Amino acid sequence: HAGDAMRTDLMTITRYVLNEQSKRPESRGDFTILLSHIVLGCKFVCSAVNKAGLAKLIGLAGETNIQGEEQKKLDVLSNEVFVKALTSSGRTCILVSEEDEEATFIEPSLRGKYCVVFDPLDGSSNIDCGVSIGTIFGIYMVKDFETATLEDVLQPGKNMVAAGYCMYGSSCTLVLSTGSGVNGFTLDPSLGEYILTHPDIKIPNKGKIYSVNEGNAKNWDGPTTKYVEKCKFPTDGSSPKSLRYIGSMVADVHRTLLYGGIFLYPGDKKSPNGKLRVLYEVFPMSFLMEQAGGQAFTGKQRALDLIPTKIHERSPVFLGSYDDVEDIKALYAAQE
Ligand code: AHM
Ligand code: MG
Repeated sequence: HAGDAMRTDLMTITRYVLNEQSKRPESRGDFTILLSHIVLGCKFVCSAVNKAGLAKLIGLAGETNIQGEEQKKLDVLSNEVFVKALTSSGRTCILVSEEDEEATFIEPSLRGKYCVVFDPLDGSSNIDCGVSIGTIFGIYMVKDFETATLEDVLQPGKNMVAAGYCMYGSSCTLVLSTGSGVNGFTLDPSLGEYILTHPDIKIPNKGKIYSVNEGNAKNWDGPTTKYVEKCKFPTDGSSPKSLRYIGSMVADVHRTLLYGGIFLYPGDKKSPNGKLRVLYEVFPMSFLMEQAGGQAFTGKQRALDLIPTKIHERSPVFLGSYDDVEDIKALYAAQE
């Protein structure tokens, strides 16, 4: 079938979101515009990440540019790109970025009804060695953008209207949920467009992989220790699980979504709340997991029910295949 070699009917991310929006009569296209600005940010960061290794090789890094400024670090650059793209969309009122200590309130003339929480470049330890890194984002909608306050972003994750991530890996993949399933889009560099390549992603009910930083095992609590022990030495006759841990949440969660299994970043004696941030790491990934048929748990409750009190708050998280998360929930329940 020579004709099958090249697909000619391309579902771009914009076309996809426009289709979705047209099902809602009240929609005025604001979300489509917001998303197109997020997509622009992802394309920019993708290109910067791809050039980073080369820039180093030919000695660009650390050198000064024409304005006499030092080359910006990738994470700082990525943050600037997203803040500017989101602001200029005219559809946002509050931005919370992992890179900025305070939330950004958009000036009145550029305001819109969405709040965006994001980690512009997650996986900092993997930047300099070329391992996959990513951008994570979550979107809330406010009732009245003129009077929006921090309370509008300190909401449980279940109130998000959309969430997603973009992984800068062997290809650039954008995974998105607007609350009715999960779809994956891959950047076609020759077109500069994200094309729907993973429609309606569903996570397998049970997986063969666990993903955790086992170097912290010394300080783990009982349930996490027991769970990982069971992964390695199952007592029910099943085969042991494989361990995969990249140390980039986006890459570890992406693999978990596609192959199934569980990703854990537990609390421990040294860091009772773990490491990952509620608003722009735990919530978006938990939202995607639930939308794909999986679960996300904090050790105490459904992750998306958490009510954050600070914008950079952390929480333990266990997320992935439905049955695998059931097992860890049972261990925490038994402890009580
Ligand atoms: P970062 O914001 O400094 O990049 O840290 C977040 C990253 C996540 O991507 C990843 O899941 C986790 O830190 C790995 O942490 P650790 O090195 O403790 O295993
Ligand atoms: Mg981060």
